Amino acid sequence: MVPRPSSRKGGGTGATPPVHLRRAVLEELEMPLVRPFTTSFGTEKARRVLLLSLEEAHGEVGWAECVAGRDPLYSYESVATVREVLFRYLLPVLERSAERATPQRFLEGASEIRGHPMAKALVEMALFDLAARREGVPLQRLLAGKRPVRERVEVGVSVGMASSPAELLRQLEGYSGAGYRRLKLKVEPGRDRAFVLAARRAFPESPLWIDANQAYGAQDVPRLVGLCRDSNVQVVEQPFPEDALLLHARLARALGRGAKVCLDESVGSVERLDLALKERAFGCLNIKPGRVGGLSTSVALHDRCERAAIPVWCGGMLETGVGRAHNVHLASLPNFRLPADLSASDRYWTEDLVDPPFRLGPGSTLVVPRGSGTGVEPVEARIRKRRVARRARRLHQRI
Ligand code: OSB
Ligand code: MG
Repeated sequence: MVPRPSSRKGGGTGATPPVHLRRAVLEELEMPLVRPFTTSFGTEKARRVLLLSLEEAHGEVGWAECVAGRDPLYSYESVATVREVLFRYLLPVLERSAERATPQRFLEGASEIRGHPMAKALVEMALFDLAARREGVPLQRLLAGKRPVRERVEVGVSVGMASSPAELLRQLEGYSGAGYRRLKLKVEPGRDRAFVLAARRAFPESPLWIDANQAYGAQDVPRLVGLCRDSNVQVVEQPFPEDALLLHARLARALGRGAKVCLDESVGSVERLDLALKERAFGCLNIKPGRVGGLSTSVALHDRCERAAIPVWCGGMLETGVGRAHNVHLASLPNFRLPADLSASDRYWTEDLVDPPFRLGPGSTLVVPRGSGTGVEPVEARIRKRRVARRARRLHQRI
């Protein structure tokens, strides 16, 4: 089920002005990463990127990027399922109200299609960018409503598993030297303790987080508690399988006032969040709009956590500047109180797709782009260079 957007007073995503859609274009790109990224579910050397652009009658264009991987490892969705669901089900939903499209109307129409939040997010986020561009306001304004927003957001770096502790330290020195403060290490059973302890010794002052992408089980609770205590880890993200809320709650109790348990894969809807809150399964939440079905649900999750006095932070999925820009706008909302997994363009790409690229600023921050919508422009020539496929669909005949 796709949760309805937040109706919180003064809050953001209630009413978005309708746009008249003309055409949708899906681009598929092969983007080599500057260095391979290894997690407990595998190694990525390149991202298979889907970009959706929605064009409206006046020529304005809204953009979004899909976070699905090439293969269904992080989640059940993949580039292939998103392509299929988009053309077979979601673009027809969009077509039905093409003359007065809004993110809310799209989500309502799409709620009859079960699951597939990454595919739905792709459309919803392009609609948000387009609506903000038509209004001439930065995306953060549509998301926040009357609430205050930040002009820059604090970010950290998420570092893949390395071949040895020495190799990990070499990479961390590069990132720390570039100005990143908070360091997040990918771990799995057997590739954890020696790596995390080495990082802690080399960087005694750095906030240190770990992310296991579901790699541990019930038998590992004592080992994780010991690891967090001995290396002063502040956040342990998604150690257990996504359905194992009670196991996360057990770890949270065992950690006490030590490290916070963070959920990522486990929370994809407001209903799941309510259950996780009830079970006291976590102390902070990683919100990725591309994973939870879009910006409306992201804001709803943010608001719910704010009322429960739980800080949230914005995650990433190795996006190009197109997806990163959406994330940076979202991360400027008030309860995004912990550093985001949104690094500068050069941490991922030799050449990002957008102008201007994201650069790391003072205090380990990224600036929220000014201008309307996401405030960044995809560069056509760079898209063309990486393109492997392109497919367009007319959404309204009479234009
Ligand atoms: O679990 O947060 C995750 C990348 C791919 C898949 C899952 C995750 C990640 C990251 C990357 O941690 C964060 C980033 O985009 O810098
Ligand atoms: Mg994660």
